[in-house]
Amino acid sequence: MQDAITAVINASDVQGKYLDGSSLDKLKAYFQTGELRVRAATAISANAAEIVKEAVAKSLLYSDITRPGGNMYTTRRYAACIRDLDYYLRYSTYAMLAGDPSILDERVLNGLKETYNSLGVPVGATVNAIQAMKEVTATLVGADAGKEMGVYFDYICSGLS
Ligand SMILES: CCC1=C(C)/C(=C/C2=NC(=C\c3[nH]c(/C=C4\NC(=O)[C@H](C)[C@H]4CC)c(C)c3CCC(=O)O)/C(CCC(=O)O)=C2C)NC1=O
Repeated sequence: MQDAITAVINASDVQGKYLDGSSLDKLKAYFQTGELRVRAATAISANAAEIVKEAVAKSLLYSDITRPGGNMYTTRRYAACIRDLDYYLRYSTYAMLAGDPSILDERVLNGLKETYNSLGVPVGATVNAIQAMKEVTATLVGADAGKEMGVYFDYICSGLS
C-alpha cells in the first residue's frame, strides 16, 4: 500500500533528486486537507451501516435483483451484497485517508471482476449501488470531502467495469 507521501518521495528517489516544486505542491495539498480527511473518516465510520442501508434503499431494493431469481435473493446473498458494499466503503475510506488508490488495487479489485463474473453477480447493479453510496456519503460529509471520497468510489467502479 502507498500513500500520497510515499508516492511523491518514491518518485523523487528513483531520480535521486530532492522534491521539486510540483512534488512539494502535491504534499502541501495533502497536508492542507489532512483535517478534512480525518473528520470525514470519523463521520463515515460512525455511520457506516446507515450509509450502506441508504445506498441499498436508493439503488437495489424492490428491483428484480431482490426478487426470486435475482442475485440478491435469499438472505445469504442479500447479506453478501451488504457485506461487499461495506468493504467498498471501508476501503474507500482508507484510500481517502492515504490520498492514494493503491490499497484498492491490492485488497479489493484484485480478482474481483473474475469472481463476480463466475458467480453471476451483476456488475452494473453493483456500480449503481456504489454510486448511490457516493451520493449518500457526500451528503453526510459535505461537498469537499464527498468529492475526495468520490475519487475512490469511482476508482472501484472503473476497476469493476
Ligand atoms: C475485501 C475484499 C473482498 C471483496 C470485495 C469480496 C467480494 C466478494 N463478493 C462475493 C459474493 C457476492 N457478492 C454479492 C453482491 C451483490 N449481488 C448483487 O446482486 C448486488 C448488485 C451486489 C451487492 C452490491 C453477492 C450476492 C454474492 C454472493 C453470490 C453467490 O454466492 O451466489 C464473493 C464470493 C465469496 C463470498 O460469497 O463471500 C467475494 C469474494 N470479498 C472480499 O474479501
